[in-house]
Amino acid sequence: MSAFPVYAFDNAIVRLPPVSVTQGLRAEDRGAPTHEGVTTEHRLYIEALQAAGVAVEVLPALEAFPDSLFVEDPALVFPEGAILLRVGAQSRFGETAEITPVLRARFKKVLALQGPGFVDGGDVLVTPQAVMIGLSDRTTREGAEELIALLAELGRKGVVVTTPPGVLHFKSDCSLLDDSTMLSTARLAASGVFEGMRVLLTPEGEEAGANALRVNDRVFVGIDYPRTAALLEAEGYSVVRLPTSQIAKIDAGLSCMSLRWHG
Ligand code: CIR
Repeated sequence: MSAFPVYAFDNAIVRLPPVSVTQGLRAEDRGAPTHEGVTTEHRLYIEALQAAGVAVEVLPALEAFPDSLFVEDPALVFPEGAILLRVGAQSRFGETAEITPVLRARFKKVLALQGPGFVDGGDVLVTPQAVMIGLSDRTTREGAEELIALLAELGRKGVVVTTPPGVLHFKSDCSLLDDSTMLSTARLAASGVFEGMRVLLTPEGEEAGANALRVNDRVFVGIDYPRTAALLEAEGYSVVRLPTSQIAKIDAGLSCMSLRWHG
């Protein structure tokens, strides 16, 4: 295990939004995002990572994959190595092959889920104690069990947990704030999954704000969740507010747009 906190990052990979992002997957149609709007949110996100001390590699857009800017889903990265995943949505399956050469160039050890199970990176939350894998419509038990074996090869402990029904990804509803504190929706915390940790609950109506992102000494929070941001500030966190209303139309939040690691 790395000596650094799990939220200490000096490297990240992002991928530019394709024009086809307007056709990104969504559970419920609240209107399409615009390419320009998503590109602006993506640019501000890259700048925020850089301002936090992270070197960002920007990959070219992939028109064939409308959701491919959400690079968190097809792979996991750790200081010890990378794991290629099998993404649960059919239209996204080819994204893993696209990111594979990039990760092989950056990591000595690259493991791969062989299947038949599926895991989306959005269902995987790294805490200092364990790597939580949330079963969901995208992540299957078979996939989670195979992932636990791969994590063990990297010296990490994986545990299977459950994503609340109707929620896209486990991390749609939570984020790690520090070594012992989670930001979570009430519906996820009610499952008892964070027992033993300090839990801050997103205010009612700001559930989507739970997909925040701790990066080094700061926490990125969506600008549309002001009560969440104020709560974190009152708890002493240094909050960076970022626009996410365009990516929210295709069910995404702040964790999805980068792969991050220290090393
Ligand atoms: C999808 O449904 O796959 C994309 N529209 C959103 C993916 C967001 N990724 C994430 O939460 N890790």
